[in-house]
Parts: sequence; C-alpha cells; structure tokens
Amino acid sequence: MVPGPEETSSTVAPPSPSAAPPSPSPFTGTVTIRDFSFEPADFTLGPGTAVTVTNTGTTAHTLTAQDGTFDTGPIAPGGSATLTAPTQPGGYSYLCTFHHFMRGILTVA
Ligand SMILES: [Cu+2]
Repeated sequence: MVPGPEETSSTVAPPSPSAAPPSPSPFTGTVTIRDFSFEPADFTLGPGTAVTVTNTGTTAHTLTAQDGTFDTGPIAPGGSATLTAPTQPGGYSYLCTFHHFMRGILTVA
C-alpha cells in the first residue's frame, strides 16, 4: 500500500514559466569554434557589443545568423573574426554556412 498524499519535502524548484535561457549575465568571453561545434553554442551579448570568434578547428567555418543579421564570413583554421551583436534584443539562431548542423543561439539582451 502507498502512504497517504502527504507533502514530500523535495527540493525541486518550480518550473519557470518564462522561456529565458539560464544565462543571467552577459557573455564576455570568446566564442571558440572547434571542429563542427561552437563553444559555447548558446550565449548572451549586450546590444551592439562585440565578441571574438576563434576557429581552432582544421577547416574553415562561419558564424552566420539564420536571418542574415550577422555573419563573420569564413574563418580560416587558426583564424578569428569579430562578431558584433545586433542592436535589437531577441534570440538569433545561427549556423555555420558550410556545416548546417553546426548551430547555436545568440541572445541579445
Ligand atoms: Cu563549419
């Protein structure tokens, strides 16, 4: 038999109704492209701020907004480019135009 419906003292936090990603502070580091992945893939920038994107892989990659809002262009192996965030807050899906399975989300906030 199961015990009565007494309250269990679990520490599970209530689900957050807002869809905000769990990254409270703006990202200030460098985006690193390893072979076929972005690190981090999801990050937050302030409007109009810039971040360096470094390609440590062995083939060229890009970091390109799905809607074309930003585009580093091809970054050669060992090279880097500057990504400037849009001034309009929101979430921007991006990918590598050479490898469409390389994806991430830039949040401008
Ligand atoms: Cu790529």
